[in-house]
Amino acid sequence: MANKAATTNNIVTQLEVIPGDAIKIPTFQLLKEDGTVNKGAKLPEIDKELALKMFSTMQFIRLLDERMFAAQRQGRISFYLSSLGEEAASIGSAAALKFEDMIMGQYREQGALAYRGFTVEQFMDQLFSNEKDLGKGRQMPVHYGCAALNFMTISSPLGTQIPQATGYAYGQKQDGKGECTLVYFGEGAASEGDFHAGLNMAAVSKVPVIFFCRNNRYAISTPSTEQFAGDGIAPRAAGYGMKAIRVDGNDIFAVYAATKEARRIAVEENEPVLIEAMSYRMAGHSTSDDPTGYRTKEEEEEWRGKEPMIRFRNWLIKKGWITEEEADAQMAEHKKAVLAELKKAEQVPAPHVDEIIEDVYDTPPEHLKKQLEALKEHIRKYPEAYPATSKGVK
Ligand SMILES: Cc1ncc(C[n+]2csc(CCOP(=O)(O)OP(=O)(O)O)c2C)c(N)n1
Repeated sequence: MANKAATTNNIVTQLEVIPGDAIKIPTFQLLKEDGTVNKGAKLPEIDKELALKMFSTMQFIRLLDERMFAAQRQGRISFYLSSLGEEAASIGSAAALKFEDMIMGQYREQGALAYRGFTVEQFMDQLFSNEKDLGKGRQMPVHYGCAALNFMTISSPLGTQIPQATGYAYGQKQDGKGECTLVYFGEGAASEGDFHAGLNMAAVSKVPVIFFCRNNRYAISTPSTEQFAGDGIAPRAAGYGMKAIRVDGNDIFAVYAATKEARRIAVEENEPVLIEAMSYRMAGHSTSDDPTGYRTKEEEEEWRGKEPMIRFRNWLIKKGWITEEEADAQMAEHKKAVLAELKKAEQVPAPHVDEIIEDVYDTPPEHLKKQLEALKEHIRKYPEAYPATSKGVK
């Protein structure tokens, strides 16, 4: 069989140097920053029920992020990671998927998980690493996972989920049920080799996967200007022979429409799509970070004016689907629920220390049993240093 992939058909005799910015990708936006619709823009078909579900999830995540950041500062949980300012990107994209589609997150997509139906109680059990946590307290806070909601467990090493998504979606293609995988990652994670491996394999093998890059301009303290010289992430798709969309990540309608179309391409044409959602990480990277060391108040202020929730709220109010009072009352309800579940989860005991080596191997191997015994011995010696686990150690 002839290999027609690399062609030398288009010969030129004048030396041509192709500029690095040869591919320019515009940003798709429907809702302007003030919540009015761009001239000539056609909004996706979203009925009142769906719009209000998306908005309620946005408000919930905003409240959850705020309260749990405070809980970390109060010493009640060890770590937290806010998605402030990026709620439209995760919720708008999750809303455009089918429930059966797999979602693989990086760690800032709690909006997608909440949209799928993860309960306040489940969030709290994970954040407090208690015995009801689906991950049995083995993960850092925020590293959620839920098989019942088709949301793959998050892992800390950056970019690992990208080739995994390609592999999972390859399996979905083999199954032939018309399902796809959407994988989130930051523009910083796109510097990992795994990004190349995942995208190239997906393009070559024609796999139904949506690569969803949240370009929030920072990878901890590294601004995107120090991360890459090119025009963001979207133009890289062309190098893999892949379709790309750049979207205003703070416009929930544009994100929804972009992801719907990407999903159609993925499942109907069996082709991967790269979406780059342009946004801004309004909070610090995590509770361990202080952004005043590397960016200005003026820059943060500028992005505050472009944030996604007010934009959507303004549109909903103008449309008559919610009033100011109803929106505020909904937020108060979320606050009540979060505070109540937080208090409950705090009281639930920690998982038993023996569980630390269970469910990985059929029977725990000898070296792990030895390590567990050494750990228990240490806890017996210093029980006051391990108040949560020492009770279960005999
Ligand atoms: C392989 C690897 N290298 C470094 C880190 C440390 N690290 C955690 S988050 C992060 C920044 C990632 O930035 P980005 O992908 O843009 O996502 P964002 O945090 O902005 O949402 C880094 C460097 C890591 N977890 N894994």
